[in-house]
Amino acid sequence: VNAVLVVPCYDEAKRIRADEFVRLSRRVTVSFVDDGSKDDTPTVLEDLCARSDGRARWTRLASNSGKGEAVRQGLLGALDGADAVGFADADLATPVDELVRLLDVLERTAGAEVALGSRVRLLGNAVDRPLGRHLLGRAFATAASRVLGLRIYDTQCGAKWFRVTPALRAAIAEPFLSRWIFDVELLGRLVRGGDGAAPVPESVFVEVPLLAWRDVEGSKLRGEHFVRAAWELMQIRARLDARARRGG
Ligand SMILES: Nc1nc2c(ncn2[C@@H]2O[C@H](COP(=O)(O)OP(=O)(O)O)[C@@H](O)[C@H]2O)c(=O)[nH]1
Ligand SMILES: [Mg+2]
Repeated sequence: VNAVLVVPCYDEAKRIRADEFVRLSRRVTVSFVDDGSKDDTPTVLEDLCARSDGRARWTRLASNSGKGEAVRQGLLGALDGADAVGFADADLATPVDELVRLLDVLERTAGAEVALGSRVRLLGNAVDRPLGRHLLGRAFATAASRVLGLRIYDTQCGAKWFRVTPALRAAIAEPFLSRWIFDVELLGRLVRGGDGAAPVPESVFVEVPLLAWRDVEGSKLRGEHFVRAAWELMQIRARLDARARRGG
């Protein structure tokens, strides 16, 4: 299948591992979105893409717009001609092999339209987060799952793949409310429907426990983001209710 992975990049010149992305580009098209970086990210992306035989490309947003908008713009630009589109973080917290395995699950699972990486701490896997981030993350994910009415374990893992469907197109047509927890709004638009799209059934989602996930240094998330995330989750709930009332 023709799959495109969108990678949002904000001031990532030091964290981008070019060799790994060139390797990934042999399996999927990689589409970087520079989110108005102030460092050398454009140069790093230009060099990386030049090494990829046309399998990696990059575009630039005129000004910094946040991860959610960078991902949305990347997905909109990737839809035409693609069977599957997805996104992942520039720090490869979800390693290349896991990104490819997640896409394989989407392709091989009958009826699946969305494959979500999930950071479940299990014996034998290499999924590790510092305790504080783990606990805040678990609290948030539990609240998000309830808002969505969806039996999902981890809404915020950076690795997600989608089949290109009318429902996906409708779900990314409008900007998201949140820079960081846009994942919840995107999934909510799919499960709740609205703006011309019917709700998609729970059965199209597959959540895949990752075998490896690394908490990469240099994250720009801070404690105050958690408070903001809780507040934004309430706003997203109200927005999803209003959108669903507008009908599917
Ligand atoms: N911090 C930040 N990251 C952004 C922005 N726009 C896009 N991103 C990308 O979002 C992804 C996640 O960022 P990261 O700092 O690793 O956050 P984490 O989710 O805590 O690991 C990376 O690929 C960033 O480059 C932005 O405005 N600010
Ligand atoms: Mg990170």
